[in-house]
Amino acid sequence: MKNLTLTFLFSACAVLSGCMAPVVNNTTANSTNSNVANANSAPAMQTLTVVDRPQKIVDLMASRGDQDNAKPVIKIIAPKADSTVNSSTVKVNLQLSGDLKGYKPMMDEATHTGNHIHVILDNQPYEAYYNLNEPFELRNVADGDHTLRVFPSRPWHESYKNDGAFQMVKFTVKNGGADNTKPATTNAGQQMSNSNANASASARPEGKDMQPTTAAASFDPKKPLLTYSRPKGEYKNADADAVMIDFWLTNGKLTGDGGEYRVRYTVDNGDAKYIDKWGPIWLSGWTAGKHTIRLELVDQNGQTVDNGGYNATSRDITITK
Ligand SMILES: [Cu+2]
Repeated sequence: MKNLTLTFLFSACAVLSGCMAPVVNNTTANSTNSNVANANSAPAMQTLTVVDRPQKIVDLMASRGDQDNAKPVIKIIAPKADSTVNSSTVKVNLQLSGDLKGYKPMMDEATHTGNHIHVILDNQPYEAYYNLNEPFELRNVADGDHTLRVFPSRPWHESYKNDGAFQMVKFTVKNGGADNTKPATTNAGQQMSNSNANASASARPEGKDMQPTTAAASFDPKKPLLTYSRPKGEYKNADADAVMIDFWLTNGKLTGDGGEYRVRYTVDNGDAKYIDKWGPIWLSGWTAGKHTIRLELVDQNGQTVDNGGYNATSRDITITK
């Protein structure tokens, strides 16, 4: 029994060291506890607070004319809804219309930023698509059913949230035959994707080699859906001062918008917090290192509203200072 208790405490310390490490060191400093603290890459102390939209984004918005009041409408031309793709390379073709007020996806070569579309396969992290006139590919897509979600985004990755700014299709890859050494062929011998064909990186279309996933079998596009968008990746120096949480919400409203749902967010092993009005929030107070952000769509009792697992998503980010 004593061993069990010790084991439990030891595990709890390891898990909670994000907030408990200094106390542990003060009260029971010994080599074992030091090792636990050192072995955990999570930072020692972190108090996150919700802060205003950063001034540099406010300034950026002012410099963009009326773009932030645009009502972009996005349409997935390819892959077609409920179509079957006989290739592990899925060509994505999007069409943007609506009241754009000058909004145009395009990367500024000098700053490597610009308006872009967030493209999400299944429930993987989004990929950015900048030039809609050029092809975009999802490569190495596994055989099976998939979902594709797209929505326009600003240079600082905040999504447009108007009606029509989000579209989703289901499609199926069949006999995709991903092969890294030679061209894949169909049963009829027709050549499809050839991953040796990328002669130079610059000639390669925008796109991304995807991790093997398939759509959740129980995912229902008509049910309430929380789409995780940000944060993602690495945040350095000034960009790490305030990190934005942003998401898309379909087929449901949050309590503060007259609906019945809440978005719960949890960072590392911290307390759960809630977003009750749909919009981005910025969190300040990050410590250097890896952090895990979890976003969940919950009802007013705090129960996750399930939709094939898509409504509870965790992502790791890295803060570098
Ligand atoms: Cu983005």
